[in-house]
Amino acid sequence: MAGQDRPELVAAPDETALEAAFQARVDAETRIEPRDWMPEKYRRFMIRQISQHAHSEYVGMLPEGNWITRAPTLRRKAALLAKIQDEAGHAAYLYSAAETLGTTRDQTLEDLHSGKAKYSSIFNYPVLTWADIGTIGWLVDGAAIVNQVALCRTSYGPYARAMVRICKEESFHQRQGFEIMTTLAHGAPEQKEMAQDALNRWWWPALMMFGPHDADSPNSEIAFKWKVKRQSNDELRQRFVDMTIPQADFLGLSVPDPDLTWNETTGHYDFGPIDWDEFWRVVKGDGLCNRDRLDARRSAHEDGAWVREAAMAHAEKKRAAKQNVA
Ligand code: FAQ
Repeated sequence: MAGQDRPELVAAPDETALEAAFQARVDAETRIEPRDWMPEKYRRFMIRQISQHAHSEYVGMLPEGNWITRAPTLRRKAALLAKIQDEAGHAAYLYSAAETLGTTRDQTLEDLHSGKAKYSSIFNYPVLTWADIGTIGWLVDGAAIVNQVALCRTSYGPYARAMVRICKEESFHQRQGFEIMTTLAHGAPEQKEMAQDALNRWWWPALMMFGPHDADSPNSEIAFKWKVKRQSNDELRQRFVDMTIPQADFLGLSVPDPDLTWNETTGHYDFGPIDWDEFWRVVKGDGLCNRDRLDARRSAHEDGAWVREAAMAHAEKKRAAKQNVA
């Protein structure tokens, strides 16, 4: 054939054909890998979601980090330290997964520090007592697991594989939190009161983690088409509520929702309206802790510059030494 040994004569497949082939792969449940052709919109969509997810893990360390020195026992301190270290690891896998799409870590971090990139609304609430640490493990990691189990089957290979390991670790985190809550809820009246107060403050923000209602979720349509999402924001939120209410019952605590009722017909709990004004206020940067969180992240980045420079200098020295030997 004429074009075979003259590549410039082979017509480049047009974008429409490439997109159709891409969609067919997605529909056939074949994972998309970094070297595969993908629509530019998919690439940018995945960078958006994966980097926001990475930022959430990264910023999520801050509220818990403040409690390491105040953990009530050495065992609790060791468990909390291990959990926070895991969150740093999750951020690292996720930043690496984003890098496979052609962005750089410097760029994604710059987007976080400038306030351009989002991270989960939940980390903009204050952590006032030790019971809040229990509640974060129980509810925040519990919600993260529900969302992330669905993402283990997401279409982008590096993201889906990162999720498998992350989910296993989140499950330890959830149990760490539930254990703290069990101790408090079955302890002195003051401890039980502290546990109930933490649940009162974290319940609604935890439900907001799943994002806006499906009807108000602009990214969902394309996310379903590309099989980035397998279940909707509302479906996952409902699953979380159904899973968590029996746990609250076991603890003898009640969620702050007068409309909560078991619905015999649907086999699910019905729950009251979410305050979406609060949600959007927090997402847009005006929550109780948004400014503190970003300030803390920026300072940590600046204070850590010498570590990055030292690591680069060391790597360069090793590279040069290897070249000299060769
Ligand atoms: N907070 O169209 P949708 C963790 C934004 S990890 C802030 O529905 P989508 C571990 C959304 O980005 C927790 N922003 O968006 C841990 C979009 O804005 P954009 C993080 C939110 O992507 C535990 C706009 O609203 N997990 O907790 C939130 O289809 C303990 C419209 O929304 C993940 O990131 C929110 N809650 O669905 C660490 C999971 N919700 O980008 C430390 C991966 C929505 O158009 C301690 N992400 N927005 O400007 C996802 O599954 C999805 O991105 C959703 C949102 C479900 C979060």
